[in-house]
Amino acid sequence: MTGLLTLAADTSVEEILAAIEKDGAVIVEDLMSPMLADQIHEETKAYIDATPQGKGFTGEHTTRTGALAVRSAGARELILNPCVLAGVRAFLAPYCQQIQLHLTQVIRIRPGQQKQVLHRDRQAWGEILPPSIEPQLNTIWALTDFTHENGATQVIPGSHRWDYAREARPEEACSAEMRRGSVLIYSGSVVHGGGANVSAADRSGINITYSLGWLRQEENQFLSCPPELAKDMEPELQELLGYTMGSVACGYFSEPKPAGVARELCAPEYALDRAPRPGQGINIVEEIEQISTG
Ligand SMILES: O=C(O)CCC(=O)C(=O)O
Ligand SMILES: [Fe+2]
Repeated sequence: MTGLLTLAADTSVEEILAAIEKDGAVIVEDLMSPMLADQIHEETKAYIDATPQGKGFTGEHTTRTGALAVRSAGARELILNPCVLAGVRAFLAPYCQQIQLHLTQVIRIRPGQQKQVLHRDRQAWGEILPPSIEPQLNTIWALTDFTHENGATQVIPGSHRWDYAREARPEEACSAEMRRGSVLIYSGSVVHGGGANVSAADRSGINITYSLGWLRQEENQFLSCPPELAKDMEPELQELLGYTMGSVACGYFSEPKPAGVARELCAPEYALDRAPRPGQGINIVEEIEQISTG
């Protein structure tokens, strides 16, 4: 078993990406302060306590609680973490002009939960995307310590380069053990899964994932965070939610207003009563206008 690299919070984005390139995953320690972890715990607790346990892949002794962009100011801070975002933007840059938020979810693995089936998160889109395209980069932030006993994520280092047909042997898996406040960053292609919790306490992690702006999001952010809630958020977060053009011609809309008043070919930002920020998507829509008006 080869362990994952654990890097300090002040490690450069280049070094973090080099580790992901090598193993498919890396741990960065202490990127979330204990105060921020406490805040997120407080803000999400009532929702988590009201969440029923899952079944099958989602886990009979596991709860999954989403819509974190709406429910938790602390989670919004994590979504916008500058180190992670710089890494995500660089990692996905070869495949897109715009990145987006793909999923926000507190995953609480309770005592008695068995190991999750090993998988690649990119299987959200089936196995249609060619392996040469990396569709996403993912994080799991530790809200509790992650230990081998309490269900730390199981990762197979190097498996992001494997053929899909190759199955992992149990001894190839390593536990992403990390203390509270640390983050596991892993590609959509690396084989992994939640660990078994044989301890007496919950293991909680915040799964925040990012994907190419031209793909469908796993968590529908327009429904989890509709315009009336998104409109008071930071512009960068609004854009990550999807309120900006996702690619050359992905995302414009016609206003749901009466004929004569409704505008056509609107950039998504107009749903939030603002124009796109300079250099952000607007040219794409203007180009479409030119094409459609001849
Ligand atoms: O909770 C974990 O450690 C991993 C969960 C996971 O990989 C998933 O649900 O896709
Ligand atoms: Fe996963």
